[in-house]
Amino acid sequence: MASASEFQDFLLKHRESRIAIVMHRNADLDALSSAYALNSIFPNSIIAAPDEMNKPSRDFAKETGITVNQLGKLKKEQFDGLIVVDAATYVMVEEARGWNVLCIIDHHHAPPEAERISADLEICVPDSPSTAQLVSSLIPDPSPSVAFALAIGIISDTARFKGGNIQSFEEIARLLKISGKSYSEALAIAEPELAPDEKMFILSCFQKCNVVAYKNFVIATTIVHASESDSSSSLSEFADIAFAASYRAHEQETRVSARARKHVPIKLNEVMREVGERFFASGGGHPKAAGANAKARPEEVLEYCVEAVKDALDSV
Ligand SMILES: [Mn+2]
Repeated sequence: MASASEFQDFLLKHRESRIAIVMHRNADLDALSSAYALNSIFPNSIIAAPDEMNKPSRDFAKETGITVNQLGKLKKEQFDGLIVVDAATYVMVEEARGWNVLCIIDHHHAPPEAERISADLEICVPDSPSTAQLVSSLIPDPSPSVAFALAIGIISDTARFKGGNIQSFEEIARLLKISGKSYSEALAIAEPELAPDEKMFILSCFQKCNVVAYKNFVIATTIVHASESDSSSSLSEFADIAFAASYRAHEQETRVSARARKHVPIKLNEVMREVGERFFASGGGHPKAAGANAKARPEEVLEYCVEAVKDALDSV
């Protein structure tokens, strides 16, 4: 990984550069807070996203007055290049193809070479609990609003510190002090209360999920119309391993989101990569939170996911 001093050199070199700071598709609070923080130290930068951000990010951007441009509408010739945050694969930000990528800051496991975005400066730390934490460690004196945003990014992406480490707590303490806000104020934005229809949707996932037990592990699967990641993470509050799949008729593709509880001794990013390869698409992510696209119907994909998990549990 590139060091903090290399980032300082990069910052000096690119202080005047015209930069688009780019988030992954369906950007989350980790990506948005990271982009917002970097935007504050590169005066000629703007923030861009390939598509609509997720709901908590849209709400936070609106409340904070963060402008997010559409990446596909930017003119390359008006920029010196991109900084990509919270992603290092073209699968997550297809519209970055053809751009000059100056820097990547990310915490996902390295994607397959063919899809990997390469940059002059790569700060990729798969063990980091969030990209916001990486960015926070690079910005010694953030403004109160940047500090508050980064605190929110850390709380959100660690699922309220379930995936945190010692530095997460150190950074949170530092950031909240600078922000002048309380932990509960940050938590309210990082984990917003769901709307009643969203709560009903999640509960319906529980109603119709399939459950199997294997070697003391409970595996739950469900098919949904949308919000597969909310569904899998809700199911994994109780199931050891959860998969939620939705079928995109337009792309003739199933999207699967996978979650595992922390004691589960397998790596879901490897399982999801295998699922993606089996069904002629792609997969990856984190050991306990991963996803895949698959060129098949959701029933078939979920069946394969469960078998792949059983195999993985067998070889532990
Ligand atoms: Mn992240």
